[in-house]
Amino acid sequence: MRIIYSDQHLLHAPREEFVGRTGRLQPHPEVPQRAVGILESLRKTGIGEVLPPRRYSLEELTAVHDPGLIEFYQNILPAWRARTGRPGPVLPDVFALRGLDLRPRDLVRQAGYYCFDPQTPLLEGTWEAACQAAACALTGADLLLEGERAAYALCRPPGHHAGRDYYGGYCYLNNAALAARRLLARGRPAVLDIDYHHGNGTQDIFYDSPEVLFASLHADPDVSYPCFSGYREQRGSGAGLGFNHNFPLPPGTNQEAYREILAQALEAIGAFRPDFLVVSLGVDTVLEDPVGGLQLPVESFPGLGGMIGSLAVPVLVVQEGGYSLRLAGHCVAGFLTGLAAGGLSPVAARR
Ligand code: SP5
Ligand code: ZN
Repeated sequence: MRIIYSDQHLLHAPREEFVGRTGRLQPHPEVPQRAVGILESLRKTGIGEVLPPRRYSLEELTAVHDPGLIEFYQNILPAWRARTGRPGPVLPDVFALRGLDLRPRDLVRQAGYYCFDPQTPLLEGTWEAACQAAACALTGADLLLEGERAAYALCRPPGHHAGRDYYGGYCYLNNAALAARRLLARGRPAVLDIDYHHGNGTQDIFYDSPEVLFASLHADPDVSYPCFSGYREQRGSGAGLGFNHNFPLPPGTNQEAYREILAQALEAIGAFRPDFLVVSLGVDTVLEDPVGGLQLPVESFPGLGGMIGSLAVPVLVVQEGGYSLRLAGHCVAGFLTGLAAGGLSPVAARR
């Protein structure tokens, strides 16, 4: 299986985040070592060749994202540096209110218009890193279009919390949504999101659309970030009604329960008869994860990959969260190994 990776993310290195639960600034969990460690595990496991991303135009980004957001990303750091002499972080101190959201002229104030949490800083390297992560996912989509059965985009920063015109949750561009949009040109994509957190951005981007099915397993938003979305009753709207499936999980969901609910999500996806599957893979569901953490042991990931592989649809796996620097690589390597094996299983061949 091809792995698409760029080391451009190294320049995006957030240092600390404000954690509301503790009222403190704490070391930021979304650090470069995450992706470096995952890549190292994949190399050791011999998952496949590592390729750099191809180049894509800005129009590819504005097919999913608001041009105003893209323009803000392109200009904010130079404006910040001119004003403060410092390299960031740019963080909002005031947030736009629903219904009163006129975009301010001032670029720095625009951070509070586009950003929805105080944990997603803009740094000197952020925009370039986000562009390269998006390019990794788009390259993966192109590999599927060229006939590959599976590909893995090692995206960092992650993407599933970013919407058409907002960012947050350590995400700036929605890598999975960009890939799904590109696949849509040549078939029916479904997106399965198995990050610990709800993929509110991806849900939002395709909420009105019957062309892209979105299914997500995630911690109950009543108790976990992002709190304002991921509820079961969010099923899509307009023509998209019935094409959005949320499976909120109670705290401490174990492997057996998780597999049962994953089977339900896969059934919904199978009924959609997709031509492609994009998996938003967050391994922050592993028991020891410092940000998320369900009762899933590291050993459960090959089996989860196997279940998804047995759908026997070409799969692009896009990296989302996963913050245990010790375990994230094992989880991803196990998942991809299981996925590749599952795709070749007799069950899959019979479909
Ligand atoms: C892509 C992704 O997984 N984003 C997750 C963003 C979650 N941010 C809020 C988490 C608040 C709890 N932070 C605990 C940090 C402990 N060191
Ligand atoms: Zn997550």
